[in-house]
Amino acid sequence: MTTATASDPEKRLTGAHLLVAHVALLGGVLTGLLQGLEHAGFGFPASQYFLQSYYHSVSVHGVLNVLVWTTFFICGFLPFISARGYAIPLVRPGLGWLTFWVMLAGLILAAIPLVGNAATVMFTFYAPLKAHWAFYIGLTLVVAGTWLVTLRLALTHRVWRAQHPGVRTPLPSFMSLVTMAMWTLASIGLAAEMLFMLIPWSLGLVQGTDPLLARTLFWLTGHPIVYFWLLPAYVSWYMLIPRQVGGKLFSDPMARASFLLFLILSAPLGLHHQVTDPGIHEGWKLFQAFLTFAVFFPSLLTFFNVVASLESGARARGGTGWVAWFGKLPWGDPSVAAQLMAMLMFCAGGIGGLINASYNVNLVVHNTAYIVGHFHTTVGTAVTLTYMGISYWLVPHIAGRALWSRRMALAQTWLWFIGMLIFSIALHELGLRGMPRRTMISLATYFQPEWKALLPWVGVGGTLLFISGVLYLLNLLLTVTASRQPAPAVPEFAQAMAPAEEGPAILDRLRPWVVMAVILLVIAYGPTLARLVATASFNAPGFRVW
Ligand code: HAS
Ligand code: CU
Repeated sequence: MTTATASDPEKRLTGAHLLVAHVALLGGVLTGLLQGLEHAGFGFPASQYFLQSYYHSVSVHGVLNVLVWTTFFICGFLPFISARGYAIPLVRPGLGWLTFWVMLAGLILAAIPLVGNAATVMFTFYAPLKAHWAFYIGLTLVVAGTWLVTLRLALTHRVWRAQHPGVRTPLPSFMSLVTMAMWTLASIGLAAEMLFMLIPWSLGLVQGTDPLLARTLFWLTGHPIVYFWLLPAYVSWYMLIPRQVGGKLFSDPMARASFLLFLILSAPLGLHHQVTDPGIHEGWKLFQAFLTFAVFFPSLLTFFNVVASLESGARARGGTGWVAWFGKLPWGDPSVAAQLMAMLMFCAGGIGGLINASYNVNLVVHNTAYIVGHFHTTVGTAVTLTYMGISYWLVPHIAGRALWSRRMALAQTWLWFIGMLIFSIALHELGLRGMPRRTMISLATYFQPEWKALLPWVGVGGTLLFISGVLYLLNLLLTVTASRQPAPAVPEFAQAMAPAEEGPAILDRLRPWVVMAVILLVIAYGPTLARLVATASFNAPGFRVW
């Protein structure tokens, strides 16, 4: 596979996205530290000028980490990967920059009320909590920006296809396009919630809202968004890591199949976040619970394919045994180590997800700290630690300077892993002991004695994560400003042992799969949404509980 370097303009555009992503992450780890320490019993340092309450902090933390850090990273990373895959520059650089400015303008608009404590509604902004209109309009602009990324990748695909009739799409570019297509389709729920409900309501154009309809539209997008975060990490696990460890990708067709399954199956299962919501028929909840187990399958394919690829690299390096080869991987390379630890953590986090999805078992864990444990192992580690591992080669490449310190990067990676182990095990267990999530627990009147021994561990884990986050950001800052060595070459894409041509041509098509995705979405959500819209009363007043 050819891997001509991305053109300079694409580099700058990617750099701009990464800059915003990392500023967000700084805010995210700082608020995270304060929240961890609150759980450990240190109180919350609320201040009129900064974070006005624990809940203000949790809202800022959630939005910055899961909405801004992820989205801006992805919109910088995938176009970069896509261009390298096609080995041609992406078309319309002007559109690329327009997209960036739309997203940034949206972000700033949303950030003003968020930072000013006028949008303390958590990252899920459930109605009837009511934020300032600028928060909703700003986030909508960010989402609209992501659609333009999809458009630009699709336009480039068309140009490339015209130049290469009959050739299979390079896998990294195909994966990038599938990821963006999946997300664009899935984001219609959020767009509808914003445009028809939250924005007119917050502007005072309509008097009331309907919480159940709003939540259902939210989760139609809110579940697939987790795969929008995950799939770019998978791109790296499939395309980069095998080569970084000196091996080959086990199977290209199997990787394509996995991404196409995500395209079909990501969206029609958001009801697993609403198992306890009244007013939605249990049959549809159960149906979507089954679909949730179906979307486990492409992750299983990924597990198999990526482990086989890693093993090929480890054996080439002299690794032996059934499991011992794992130790022969190049653990001294921080980019590799970060992503290996992300994978290990995802084994646990993913299984936790299956527990959440198990319908009646969900009643035990829903709205408890267990869920917080779950998503810190998934988006907080599988995704974030992978993105960090990617940054360890991508940022030097963009800056044209070598990473400031590999040792610091390695220490950072291990600190994140260990910190997250402590943090998430404590939270999972606290959840099983009934501790609620999203609660300033030190003030809870129902505080249970069996929570006491575990809560300090949340503080210890949170502190390690904070130190790790600061080391990461500092290393990148020093790379960009002070490193004097030239950047090493960018990792090449992995070659496949079973190349694309060994699979059927349908695995290189997009349209039939998009059609299937739409059909399944309509089946899974149509009846429920039709009934909710028909019976919606739009009479819930907005609340400002903070
Ligand atoms: Fe989840 C709640 C179910 C995956 C994120 N999830 C959340 C929330 C977030 C989130 C943020 O069914 C909270 C939302 C909120 O604020 O309320 N989740 C699942 C299931 C999966 C899953 C079934 N979640 C994710 C991913 C996320 C994420 C990925 C972010 C990126 N989740 C739920 C449910 C809820 C939920 C319920 C609602 C709970 C409630 O009641 O509120 C699955 O996709 C997971 C499948 C994956 C695996 C892991 C496969 C392992 C791989 C690693 C390869 C390892 C290698 C190395 C190569 C089973 C691919 C190994 C090497 C060796 C040698 C061994
Ligand atoms: Cu989900």
